[in-house]
Amino acid sequence: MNDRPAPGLADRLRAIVGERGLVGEDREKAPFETDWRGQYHGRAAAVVKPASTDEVARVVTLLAQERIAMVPRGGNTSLCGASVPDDSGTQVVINLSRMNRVRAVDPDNNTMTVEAGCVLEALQNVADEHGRFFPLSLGAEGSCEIGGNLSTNAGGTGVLRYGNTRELVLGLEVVLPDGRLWSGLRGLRKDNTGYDLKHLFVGAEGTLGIITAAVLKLFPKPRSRATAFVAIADPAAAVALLSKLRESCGERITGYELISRVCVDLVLKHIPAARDPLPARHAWYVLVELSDSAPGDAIGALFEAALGEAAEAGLVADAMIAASEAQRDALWQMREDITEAQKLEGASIKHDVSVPVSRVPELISRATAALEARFPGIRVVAFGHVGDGNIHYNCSKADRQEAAAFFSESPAVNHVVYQVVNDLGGSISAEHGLGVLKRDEIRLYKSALELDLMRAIKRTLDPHGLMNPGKVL
Ligand code: FAD
Ligand code: 2HG
Ligand code: ZN
Repeated sequence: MNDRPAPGLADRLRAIVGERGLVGEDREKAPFETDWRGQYHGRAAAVVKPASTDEVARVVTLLAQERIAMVPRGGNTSLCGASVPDDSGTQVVINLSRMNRVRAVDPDNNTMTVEAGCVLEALQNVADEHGRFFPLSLGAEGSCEIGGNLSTNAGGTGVLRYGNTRELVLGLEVVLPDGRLWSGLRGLRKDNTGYDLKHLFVGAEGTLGIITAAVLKLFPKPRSRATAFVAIADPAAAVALLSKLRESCGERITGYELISRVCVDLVLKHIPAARDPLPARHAWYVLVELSDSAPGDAIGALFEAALGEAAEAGLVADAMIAASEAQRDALWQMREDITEAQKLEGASIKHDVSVPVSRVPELISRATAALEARFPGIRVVAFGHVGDGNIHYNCSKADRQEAAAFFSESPAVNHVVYQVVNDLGGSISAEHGLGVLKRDEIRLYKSALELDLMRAIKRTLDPHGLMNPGKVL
């Protein structure tokens, strides 16, 4: 790998991507040198914004020939520093945002073929315009891009019903680290012709190649919904309630999110438009959504009856069922604002972990007891996709603690949480990826064989280590 900026590089890149495709001034480069949380800072040799697959392939070929490392970048909403260059000033950021065309929609095949730089929310709208539904949904959907979603195998709030991004993709187009183009844009639901190569690139965090386009699955539009904010006693009640609702409502359960009172208080403190959905305070809540492709009120009646039965069984302390789209939106807004509110509150340490759904209560009780004993005043901010066993077990600093002192404790805090996760058979990275944040820690939790196999795949596709070096492995 080249450790000095290549002379004349900017001119040669400009010759491929044109004036509009090269970010010139240092001032304009700055946003590409840091992450959404402002925790990672690097320096880029150049930032390029190719407008076509051909331009991506030519840029990568040039950089590969010169042995220059590259950092693929989408909407830069990574929560683990995965799309930031290092501080050597030698890496080139390749931003896909100008590649934002929808190439085709095939409603009968229930697919759409889209370029990597399409913003997720724009794709949800395109599906809607064609009478279909694209179910991937996350708080960052207004700015994250589908290439980034694929590369992180993003989860979000629809996984319980529709699966992670991996389950939503049928085909990919990828520029390999040497500049060759793999055209795998097949829209097939059955294709057993050997290794399924697309899955190598999904969740690879840009370390194996640059995704330029994808064929995505579409689904029937939900035409009726019921949404409720339900107060519960504790996380064990959340798990028991989910099992009970599954018996009566089955696959209509689309969203099932755990929210602690600490999270609600943070949102009420930092987000002016937020309102407490229920009159009294409760320690825990779940935000539950049912949806159906059949229109009408049946789903509301089903939900009310199911919640009534759960209340009689002692699983529900109180509930507010959204009576309008506006009320539904406000409930989801409260849920999606937790990340922003915690950012505004100050220094935080994130743990995006998963365990079997049945072990979520134990995860939360054991980790909280261990942390509070060792780090007095630490504030646990736990929430997330309990229906998938994925909890954002985040921590905010004690009220009067300095941020630097809190961050210096990160390794010890992480260790406490990850040991519990490991004991329960869980994962230290459920949906955000490893990036830089968990690159070192993962070595403690994956077997030597797994790491070996990952390194072998990396070496085969990227023998010179040019694609997003320093991330994942
Ligand atoms: P970036 O941040 O730009 O990049 C992420 C990774 O993908 C990097 O490794 C980068 O190199 C690589 N990459 C980007 N584009 C390409 C490409 N075309 N080809 C190859 N590699 C590429 N994540 C969840 O899973 N679930 C959530 O619910 C969720 N909620 C969030 C809420 C907020 C408020 C925020 C800020 C983030 C949230 N995230 C969530 C994390 C983040 O949004 C996702 O990881 C998202 O998928 C990243 O997309 P991006 O376009 O921003 O990618
Ligand atoms: C979410 O589910 C995101 O809201 C972000 O994955 C979680 O802030 C976080 O840690
Ligand atoms: Zn999440």
